[in-house]
Amino acid sequence: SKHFDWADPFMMDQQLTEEERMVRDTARQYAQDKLQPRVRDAYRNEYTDPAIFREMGELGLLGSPLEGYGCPGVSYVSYGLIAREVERVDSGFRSMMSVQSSLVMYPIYAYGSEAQKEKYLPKLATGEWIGCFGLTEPDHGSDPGGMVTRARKTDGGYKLSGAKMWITNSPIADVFIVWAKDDEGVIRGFILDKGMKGLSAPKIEGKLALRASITGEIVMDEVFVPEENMLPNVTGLKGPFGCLNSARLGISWGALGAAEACWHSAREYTMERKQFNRPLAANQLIQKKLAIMQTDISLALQGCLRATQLKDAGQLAPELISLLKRNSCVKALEIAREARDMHGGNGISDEYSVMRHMMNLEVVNTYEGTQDVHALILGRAQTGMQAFY
Ligand code: TGC
Ligand code: FAD
Repeated sequence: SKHFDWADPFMMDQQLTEEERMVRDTARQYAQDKLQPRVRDAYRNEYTDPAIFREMGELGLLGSPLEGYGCPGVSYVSYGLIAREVERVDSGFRSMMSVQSSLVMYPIYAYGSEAQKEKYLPKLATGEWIGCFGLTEPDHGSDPGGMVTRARKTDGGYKLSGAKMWITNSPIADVFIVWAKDDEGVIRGFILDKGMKGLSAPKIEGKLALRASITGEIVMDEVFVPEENMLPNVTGLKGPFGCLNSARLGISWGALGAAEACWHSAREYTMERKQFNRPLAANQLIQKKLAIMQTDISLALQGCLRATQLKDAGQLAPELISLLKRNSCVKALEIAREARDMHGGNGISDEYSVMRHMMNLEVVNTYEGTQDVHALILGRAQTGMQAFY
């Protein structure tokens, strides 16, 4: 039968496996029942609840695509669907989930020793331990290859010195994945534990976005890190970028979840709100805006699904991730701004979600590679010309 579902024009539901639908429904129910009621105050008071990690862990939402070591081993499509459902509530909650899963558990899983996997993964999977990922530095954001954090070889291990900036989860983290250059200038990954001498993680104050997700620095003053805490199986920028490939794919789905929340809110609001004696939604200008939101979101979701199925088949190239990460963030940000406008004065209140999403999406558009950095990656891939420097 030829049925048009305005909220799911491509019938994505039909394209998912039974397991993927189950994971999505679990994530949606948790996000709507447990996260949605807490988000307004969390954002207002800039409060990050560490219990969220344990709740997510209990439902199998942390490190979900990894296998063994207490991880569920579901598809990457499932991982994307989790990101979409969590970010439908708030990008900050999705950040907490994606950093733990893709940027902390994944590098230990992919580059770690057997002992490291056994020590860290089960506790990170349950959320008993919280992780963070330190790549960005105060003077090196888009160009992480320029990092100045150093790991000097010493008896039995390394001494790490330097500072990382804008690090999600760092002030409440138990486990720190830190990227640093060794004596030869080669980038290597290290696992640092909370409480190591010389390690601190001060909170960054004054954030106007992503306020439900705590962000901090990582300051390292000659922190002794034993040899067994170095990630043995990767060197160079491909270490951190390998993690970013998964995280960016999750963000591509997640940002669309936030966009959907804004679209649905704008639709409901304009159907109920009357001006000039008729619903706002009866006006052509409003309907066109809703049509654009529907078009941009549904096309983008379909792209995410195709790419993530390629990921599950081991065929996804990083350039396609750049295309999707950039598109999802740019479109979601435009949609959130438009939805904010359509809510009129109410749109600036935190009784509605649109302005919170709008501000969050400014961050999502910037972290994990800004939209222009992803454009440069795509420009290089189609011209063969390097335009970064
Ligand atoms: P380039 O010459 O392109 O590459 C250097 C080496 O890295 C390899 N590589 C990759 N490997 C795997 N996957 C990828 N996507 C890769 N991209 C690059 C590459 O093959 C090469 O390896 P080798 O062995 O030949 O040396 O490096 P470049 O320095 O020219 O790179 C420039 C650029 C702009 C592409 C890159 O540096 C970049 O993407 N910058 C953006 C930085 C970024 O994304 N930072 C993210 C920080 S983490 C974060 O934001 C977490 S927020 C999470 C949350 O809260 O949700
Ligand atoms: P810059 O690199 O200084 O860029 C500033 C502007 O210049 C941007 O518009 C950029 O597109 C543009 N630009 C840069 N280079 C070029 C060029 N060659 N050509 C044209 N334009 C260019 N990092 C982590 O490592 N771990 C985390 O957990 C983490 N969490 C974060 C959480 C939050 C809330 C935020 C805000 C950031 C987080 N980041 C994290 C850091 C994030 O990845 C960086 O902010 C991002 O990579 C951009 O780097 P930058 O801020 O130094 O900006």
